[in-house]
Amino acid sequence: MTRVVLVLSLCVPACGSASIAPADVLRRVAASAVVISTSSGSGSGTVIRHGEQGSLVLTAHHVVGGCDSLNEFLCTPFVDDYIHAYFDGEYILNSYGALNNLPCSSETYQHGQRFHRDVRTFSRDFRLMLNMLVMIDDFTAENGATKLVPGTHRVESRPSDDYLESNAIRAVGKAGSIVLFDSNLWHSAAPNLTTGPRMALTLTFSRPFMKQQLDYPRLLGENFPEDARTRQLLGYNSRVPSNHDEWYQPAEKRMYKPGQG
Ligand SMILES: O=C(O)CCC(=O)C(=O)O
Repeated sequence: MTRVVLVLSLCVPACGSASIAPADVLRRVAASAVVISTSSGSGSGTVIRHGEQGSLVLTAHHVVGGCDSLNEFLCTPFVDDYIHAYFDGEYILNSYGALNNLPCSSETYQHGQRFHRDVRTFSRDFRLMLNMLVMIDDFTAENGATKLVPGTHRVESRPSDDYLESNAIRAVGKAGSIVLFDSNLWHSAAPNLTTGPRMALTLTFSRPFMKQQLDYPRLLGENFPEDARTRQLLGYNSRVPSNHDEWYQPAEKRMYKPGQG
């Protein structure tokens, strides 16, 4: 069965797609993404302390836990049905970033500019992880619309740069569009040849038994999200007990809940 690149437009009726999110959500997300990716974000002090600043300018990782529109976006179940269907069951957030693919310079986020796949273990036909790319600005060929190479999610070893370059298609779309693709797929950002920004949210989702990039429940604390769907998404239902007290719990209090795979 083909695992297609699925492009859904969230809020641009002009292109004929269903309007799922009101435009004001997108504007507020854009505002938060600008603040986070320029200033940058909750992790910025840590980034500088660890000497990583140069390669991570304008990229914010793990933008969870704020009282901002990025959190609002996460808590709103856009395309939840598609993701559920993809995994045929429950899933959790593996990572959540905001980035600004600024006009080419030494500060451009380097990782995104090289062809890569975002899952480290090649899972062949097993649906382990799914990428979501949210266009905050319009994505055009000129401002660095993401390159995606169809079919490469089925290839274990890295195809050659020539192959990737010559077979890439571009994720061109209106602000508010969402692209979902199998995380085994080779992809890359492209150089931004304009003078404007090109912002995106990048999220990955996985099956609940896979470790998250960051332990969100431990980061955010036991009581952070109250609603059941966000707790599921952030991994509160698929935690690892860290001592015998946590392990020996009545069924309803267990840290790894039923139905998580
Ligand atoms: O910014 C882009 O176009 C792609 C980002 C990307 O490749 C990533 O976050 O893994």
